[in-house]
Amino acid sequence: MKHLILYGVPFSQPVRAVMWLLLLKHHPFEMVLINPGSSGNNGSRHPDYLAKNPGGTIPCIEEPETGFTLAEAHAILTYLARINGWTDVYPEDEQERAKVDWYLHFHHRNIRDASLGLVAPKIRKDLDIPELIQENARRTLTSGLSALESGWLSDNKFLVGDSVTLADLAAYAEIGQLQPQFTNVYDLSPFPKVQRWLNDMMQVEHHDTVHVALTELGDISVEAPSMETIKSANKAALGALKAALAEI
Ligand SMILES: N[C@@H](CCC(=O)N[C@@H](CS)C(=O)NCC(=O)O)C(=O)O
Repeated sequence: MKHLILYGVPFSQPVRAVMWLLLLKHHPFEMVLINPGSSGNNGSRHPDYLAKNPGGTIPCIEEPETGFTLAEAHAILTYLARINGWTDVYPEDEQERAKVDWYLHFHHRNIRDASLGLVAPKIRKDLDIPELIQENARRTLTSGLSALESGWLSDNKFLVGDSVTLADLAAYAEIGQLQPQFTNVYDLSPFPKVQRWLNDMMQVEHHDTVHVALTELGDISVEAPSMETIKSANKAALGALKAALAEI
């Protein structure tokens, strides 16, 4: 199997989605720490990293044998599923596959941007995210979750049918972090189907390994965690990842 590098930190939502897919499919990889937003060594805005991903974001993967690099979590998820023939998570049937893609596109504007507007203000105090943006994020997320409640999850166990697909991994990386046992920054109780789905997702193999950073960080709704706490949460998550990788 080709050597695969995943650049990022385990606290990052889109990085977690990729980590989860690789662990779920028992695909070995090496995680290389890249600090999001930093222009220092090992930062996502350092020229060495920008040469791999000009967008300067994590995650990014690299296949060192060929020098091939790819960023954007959803491009990575679908690429890995396609080249490895993981049709259970990215169905062969064109219409089913299109539904997974549908969610992955919907996700960016309706779930990702929104949950970022709730978690980032706590984690990145330095960004000083205006109240209005936080309020808009909350409104957008509420409407995105309403669409999941009344549409995607109205008849399905998972977002696209009865088994986990890439759509679920991407969605849980954002929505899952909001739960009371993690950051606790949003009340999910008005969405019973979403809550049922979250509980089912928690049973998926390697859920706990992938979410160690969030477990370590705990509730951030009242008090923002210090940079030291965030660092040590990422460190604990890396330890858990290393142990899981040693078994696959
Ligand atoms: N659309 C991108 C978003 C990636 C993203 O926003 N990553 C954040 C960390 S969670 C990041 O790298 N931020 C650093 C920066 O933008 O400088 C994806 O899905 O991969």
